[in-house]
Parts: sequence; structure tokens; C-alpha cells
Amino acid sequence: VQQSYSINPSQPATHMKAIDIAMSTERPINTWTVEEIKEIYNMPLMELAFQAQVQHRKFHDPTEVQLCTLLSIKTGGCTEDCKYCAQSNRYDTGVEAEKMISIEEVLAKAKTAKENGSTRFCMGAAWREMKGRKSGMKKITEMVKKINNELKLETCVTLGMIDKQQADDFAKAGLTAYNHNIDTSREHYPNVISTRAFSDRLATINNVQEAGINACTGGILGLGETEEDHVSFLHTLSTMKRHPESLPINRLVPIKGTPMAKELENLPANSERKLKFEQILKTIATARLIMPNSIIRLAAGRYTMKEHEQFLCFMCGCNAIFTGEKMLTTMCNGWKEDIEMLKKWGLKPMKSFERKTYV
Ligand code: SAM
Ligand code: DTB
Ligand code: SF4
Ligand code: FES
Repeated sequence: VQQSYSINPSQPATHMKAIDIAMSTERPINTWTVEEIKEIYNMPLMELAFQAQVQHRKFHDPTEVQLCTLLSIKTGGCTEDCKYCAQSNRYDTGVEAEKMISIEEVLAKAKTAKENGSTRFCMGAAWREMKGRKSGMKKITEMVKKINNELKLETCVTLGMIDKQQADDFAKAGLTAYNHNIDTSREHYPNVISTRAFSDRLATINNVQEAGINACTGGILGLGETEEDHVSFLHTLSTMKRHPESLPINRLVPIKGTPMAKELENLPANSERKLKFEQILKTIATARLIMPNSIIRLAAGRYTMKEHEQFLCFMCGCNAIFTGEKMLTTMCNGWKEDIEMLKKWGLKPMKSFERKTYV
């Protein structure tokens, strides 16, 4: 289903409340203002969660959840300096650089994921970009084709920056989604990564979408950002030409040896830069209200949440998870326990290729 957009009816100058704009639209809006998003984010939590659930039910089948399994196809040794990452070669995290794994190994892992109920298979590489990686491109497009055609799974890759040509090549191979996160707000970004700019991220996301591939684009909560940053992060996402087809919300997994883990340890207990659980809920619910058609995925750090916390995230509008043996280097909740949990909640797995295209 092609996404089409409504002009924000509050433009230029009526006095509709932001929540009424969100609740009255039948199509995604990409003209949100920071003030409108702030107004929604700061609603009383009970009301915010309720409205997000109503919105969710207008745009999605409330009984479905998308199950994705991740595989790191090239681990460690990354040249970037993302302060949170276990795979940067600048920090001593205990993650060693490995070679890219074989097509056969990837296919075997994808088959296991399918047997365990996953419908999307996501492959990640610890690379800054795909520039100059001709043989890597060839191997990965081959993996995508095989997983697509032989296993009939949706495919997704996250390989750092890509240009227009590479995006076109992935589109030709039948790639369902490309994951590239903005990670945090434009303002907080320079405190987290210095080796590539926020605008570089947006350029890759644009290349992906122009090639007709779904963008999986979100970020990390808990990088020492403030609520203003959450609003700004949501503003960037919700004013993209097309909203991300899927939006991963990662909760920082503090990795020993990274500068981010150290910075957070040193924050005073009452610092406004310490992420509170209700801020995760506020961010998810606001995302659901202003990007109603996007799939919202509860991503890294889910294993640190109690079941009732995960439940609240789902009540606020999440409808996807990563499930399986592992994330990239950190832990993931296992297939069996997830299926049991979701069944208990009355949810069933979304089928592959059910929501044709969202780009
Ligand atoms: N190297 C590629 C890139 O950065 O685009 C792809 C892999 S990278 C690990 C994918 C995403 O995982 C990052 O953009 C970040 O949002 C998330 N991530 C990485 N380390 C994390 C951590 N310790 N906790 C939470 N999320 C993390
Ligand atoms: C995303 O936003 N989260 C996933 C996926 N996209 C590739 C990756 C999370 C990685 C968490 C840290 C790790 O396991 O090393
Ligand atoms: Fe490299 Fe990606 Fe980790 Fe940044 S997040 S250090 S680009 S693997
Ligand atoms: Fe694969 Fe987001 S990482 S869909």
C-alpha cells in the first residue's frame, strides 16, 4: 500500500490541539511542528497511552506482531566512534574483529529463524559504509536473493552508509528493508558520534527510500539525552518525506569499555539525563500517534525489561520485536519464551510480505 500524506490541517493557523490533529487524520502527516510533538509527548501518560492504542487500532491489526531475527554477518573492528557501540575498534569491549561469514552459514541461520516463526531476517555488519566493498555487495545481494526466493522471508540489512547505486542494487536483489538509524536528536548527535554527520545519515536514508526500499529508521534511548531530544528525534523522523516503514526503539545496552557507559555511570542519580522508563513509553506512544502507519519495533535492551514493562510498550503502540538467540553482540529474548509471552497476550505473528510496501 503506497503511503500517501495529508497536509497538516493545523497549517497555517487554526487552533486545533495536536492530539486532535493526530486522531482525525486518515493518512500519515509529515508537517508536524516541534511544538505539536511536544504537546503530545507531554500529555498525561494515561491519556497519551490510551490515544496511542486507539490510533494503533485504526492503522494496524491489533492482534499481530512482527517477528524479526538478527544475525551479525560481520562482527567487530568498525572504524567509527559511536560512543555506545561494542563493535567500534576504538574501545576495549572484548568484541574481536571477525571476517564476514559464508552464504551457507547465513542461509542455515535464516532457515532456523523461519522454523522458529520469524518472518523477517535482518543482517548487520560493523561497517562505516559500503563504499569500495564490491565483493561484499556481491555476496550480500546473493544472500538477500536466496533468503527471499528460497526461504520466502522478508530481508533486511544494516551495513552503514550506502550510495544511490548500491541502494538500487539492493532494490534489484529484492531487499525488503534497509536499517539505518538517526540514533538521537540532531542536537545531541555530536555528543555521541564524531566520525559521520547527522546529515550523512539522512542522505543514506534518502538513497534507500528513493530506490524504493523500505527504511527501517529509529534510534537509541538512554544516551544521556533529555526529553527535548526525544521530541526533536521524533520531529526528524515524522517530517521525513516518507515516514520510516519501521522504527526501531533501542534502549541503550551499556557496554563495558565504551565511553557512553562510563559517562552514564558518572551522572548524578537525579540527573535529567538519566532515562526513566516512562520516557520510553512517552516516546513510543508519541511515535505511534504521529507516525501511525509505521511498524514500531522494541529493539535492543528488551531483554532488560520485565514482562509487564514490555506489555506497556506494546500498549503504547509497539508491534514488532527482534527475537532469537542474539542481537548483534548483546542478548536477545529467545524465540520460545517470546512466542509464549505473545500468545498469553493474545498476539500472533504477522505474515511475511503481508503489508506489501510502505515506502
Ligand atoms: N554499522 C551499521 C550502522 O551503524 O549503521 C549497522 C549496525 S549498528 C550496530 C545498528 C544500530 O544498532 C545502531 O545504529 C544503534 O542504533 C544500535 N545499537 C548499537 N549498539 C547499541 C547498544 N549498545 N545499545 C542499543 N542500541 C545499539
Ligand atoms: C536496530 O535499530 N537495532 C538492531 C538493528 N537495528 C540492527 C541492532 C541492535 C544492536 C544492539 C547492540 C548489539 O547487539 O551489539
Ligand atoms: Fe560501527 Fe555501526 Fe557500531 Fe557505529 S554503530 S561503531 S557504525 S558498527
Ligand atoms: Fe531489520 Fe529493522 S533492522 S527491520
